Amino acid sequence: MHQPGIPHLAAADPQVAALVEGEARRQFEKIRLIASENYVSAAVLEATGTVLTNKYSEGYAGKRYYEGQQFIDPVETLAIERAKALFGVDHANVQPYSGSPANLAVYLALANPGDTVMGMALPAGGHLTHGWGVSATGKWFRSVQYGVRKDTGRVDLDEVRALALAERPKLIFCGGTAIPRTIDFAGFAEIAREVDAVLVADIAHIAGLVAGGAHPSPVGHARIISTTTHKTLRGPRGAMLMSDAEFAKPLDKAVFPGLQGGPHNHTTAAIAVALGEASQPGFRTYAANIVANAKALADALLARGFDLVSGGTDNHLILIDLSNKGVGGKPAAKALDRAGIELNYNSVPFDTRKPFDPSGVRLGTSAVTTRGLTVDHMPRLAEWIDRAVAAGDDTEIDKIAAEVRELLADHPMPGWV
Ligand code: DSN
Repeated sequence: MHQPGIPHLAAADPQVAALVEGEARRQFEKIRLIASENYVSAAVLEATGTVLTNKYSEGYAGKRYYEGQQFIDPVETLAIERAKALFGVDHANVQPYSGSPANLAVYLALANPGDTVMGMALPAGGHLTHGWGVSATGKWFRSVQYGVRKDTGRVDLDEVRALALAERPKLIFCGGTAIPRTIDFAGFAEIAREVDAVLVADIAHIAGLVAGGAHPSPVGHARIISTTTHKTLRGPRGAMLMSDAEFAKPLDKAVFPGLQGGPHNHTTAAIAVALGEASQPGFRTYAANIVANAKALADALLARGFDLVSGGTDNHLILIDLSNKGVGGKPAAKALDRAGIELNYNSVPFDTRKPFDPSGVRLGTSAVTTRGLTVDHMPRLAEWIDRAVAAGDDTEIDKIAAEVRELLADHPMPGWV
């Protein structure tokens, strides 16, 4: 049953309530390996379901366009102060609705349409909003893109430097959505300084690892840090922009009134709660466990002949190129989902297949770590993945799904009793 209970919803709209219950059960019964997802705590979940959703508060604390901010101002201030303390930054804006608007605000604050910007190409592991062609950021700016080396699957900073020197971008984005290796923030910062660009670190995937000391921090290297709050950080769906003092005003102006209207105050409260949780000593252990689980899973997959982009992982994320298994990423992901293992199909660098039918799958260990799975469980996960990818019929798939359910029955899920 969903926890907290949803009796009012069940009475008022049984159709929606049944779907919510179904999703809660699905999350309980699945090994959730989507690298950008997690389970929030019950406290974060409660905060998102509060009356704060009723309130408009365009502006910032002390300077709003609506009355009645006696409680909203302190909520937002609390979230900001917690973000500043946790990440060690001068400035935080907790209003962006999600990662893409947060990144758009960076462009609005610091660039003009047509300016040259640089980011990692989407198929190499970057994000749409780092200047990929189909995104507004690729259409409205002159975007140049770096990738990874074919032989290592890793970013080559010499290539990044050469491109930056040739193209002189105004902004350089580092970070992305499918990067299994440590991001060299200091190396990127040196290049940005050389070409007089502003380095933006998009740490959406690794924010929880940075907060928990399991990945180097971009602070002191990137002048602007963008992150979502719902991945390794374990907060609600939302985002934050952080920066040194110099960029505080332009970023704030770009978020509101530049791009957005009223902030989602229930989300802000939940971000504050999540940041409070991430400040606890136990979160460092959690972050270390996420990485330990990913490394153990990577080792177990390698032992089963899986081809991992870059040969392994330093963080929460694993990218498998399934070409050597003779199966595409999409059919594999669909078979795995039926087997109770949820992940997403994903392009791999230099993929010869189309993005909607790519060669790879992407995995992450944040959610399973939240469920209390440890390095000892990872060989079993690898075995299930191997069996499901190779499964010729539904009997084997159903067998795996039953084994998965049996394991997870002993691992509580926040949001479900
Ligand atoms: N959609 C997110 C991810 O899955 O990584 C990034 O925006």
